[in-house]
Amino acid sequence: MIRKILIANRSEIAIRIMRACRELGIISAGIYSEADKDALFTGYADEAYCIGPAPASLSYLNIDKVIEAAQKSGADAIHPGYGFLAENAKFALACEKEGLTFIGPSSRVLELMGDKVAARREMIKAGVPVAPGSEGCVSEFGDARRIAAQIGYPVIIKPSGGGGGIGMTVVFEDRELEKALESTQAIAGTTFGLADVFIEKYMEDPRHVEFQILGDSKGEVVHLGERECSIQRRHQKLIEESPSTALNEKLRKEMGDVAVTAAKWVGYEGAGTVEFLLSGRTFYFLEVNARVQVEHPVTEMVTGIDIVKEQIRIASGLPLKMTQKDIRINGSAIECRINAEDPLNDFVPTPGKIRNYHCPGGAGIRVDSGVYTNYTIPPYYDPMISKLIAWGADRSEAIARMRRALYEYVITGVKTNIAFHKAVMENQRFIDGKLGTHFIEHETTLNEDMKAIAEREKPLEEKLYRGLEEKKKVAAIAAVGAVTQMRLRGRK
Ligand code: MV4
Repeated sequence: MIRKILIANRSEIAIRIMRACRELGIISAGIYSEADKDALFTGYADEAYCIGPAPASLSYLNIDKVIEAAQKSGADAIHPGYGFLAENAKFALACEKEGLTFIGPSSRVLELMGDKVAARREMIKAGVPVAPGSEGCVSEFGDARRIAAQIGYPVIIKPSGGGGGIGMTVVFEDRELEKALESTQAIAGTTFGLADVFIEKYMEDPRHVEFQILGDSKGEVVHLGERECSIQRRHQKLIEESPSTALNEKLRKEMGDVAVTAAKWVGYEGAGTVEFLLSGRTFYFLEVNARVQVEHPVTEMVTGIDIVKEQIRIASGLPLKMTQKDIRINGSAIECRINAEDPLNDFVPTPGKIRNYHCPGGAGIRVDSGVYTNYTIPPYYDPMISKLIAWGADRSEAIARMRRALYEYVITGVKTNIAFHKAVMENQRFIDGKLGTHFIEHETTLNEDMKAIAEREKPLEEKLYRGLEEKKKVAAIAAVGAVTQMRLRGRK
């Protein structure tokens, strides 16, 4: 059994993993960069090791330093969280070599899933539906042209070494193809160190639906239902939910079975996500995310399964506790990513010092947060402050709770995207579950809606602030939330 785990990550996900360790009676060892000396996760760890300066390349991404910290701490295992080294096959291999249990799939599976052309080829062999497109990598313009003509425009050119949508090019007509191929190859080369690209038929405004899977060392695989992640901007997801409004029981079973087939085919061990594009009832495999994801809590809320604990159990060699028939989707959950960014200024990051910090709570609310009052968000990393998750017996209750919680949330000192989330929770298309990957672009009123929300709060804030000392303002702001909510009553 695992006695001590090194958590090779930072912020909210580091805390999420440390909490699981604490519940399991496992000692947590943290690593932190010089910039994270005062971070919440650094203090939360049972012990913590500084591994280098702020830039990730010199600390969180430095394989030698991470392994060295693990050895120094006497950890048996390493949990990589998401991002950084989470899907790095070399890192998993280094762990395997040093006798450290890497909490995730084998380096072989990471290698395969990191190569999108190879993954696509394997999925075709497994009988998993992929979008019409090239069989393997396309290097010559002549081949690209033939494939594009065959599948029809628009097409999308994707880097084989990429993932998450970075460096993809959509091509609408034949005369754009040659340039697009060259530039995508060039960008792929510089970004991923591999110029290989492949081509697929481009789907217009599909939904992004992904299935959570768990696989154990005995080859058993289950899925925990889906997450709808269509509300994203420049490949950064902002809102995720489970279940998706687009799936009925039949389609859920069909897609879930495909996700399990995909995972079994490659011998997937650990927690993972199988991503699909969905348009109508047509779905295509996109990629496998071989890690715990940011949005895993929505699945935890609707299944009651602690995904991080399952990761640790699986890495310990224990079999899955459940079979597919034990898994039930109960109610509905939504997650809003709370970022230090300005939604009214092209979502630019707004790191800095948090003055007041008050988390929402109450029925059905979960907050996975990485900050505290007077904490300074460093500029070097992802600007995510926390994840706000709401559960309800049905989707409308989840939305009502999310809305209520967003108005309770007090963060002053830095700009956040809370107003954006409030605007979405009041957006009719969102409420109707009419989602697609271009939701934010299409909903052109969101900017005005955010401004209107701020205007609505302003006079109330001023009235409530008058004569209040700084430390009492938190209560006042939370009260503003309550009043604003009352004003929303009766509105459609
Ligand atoms: C696509 C697609 C349409 N058709 N593939 C983005 C995330 C990554 N995992 C795959 N992505 C996409 N793949 C086909 N065949 C649309 C997206 C996509 C997208 C692509 C380019 C620019 C912005 C995008 C936003 C959402 C989804």
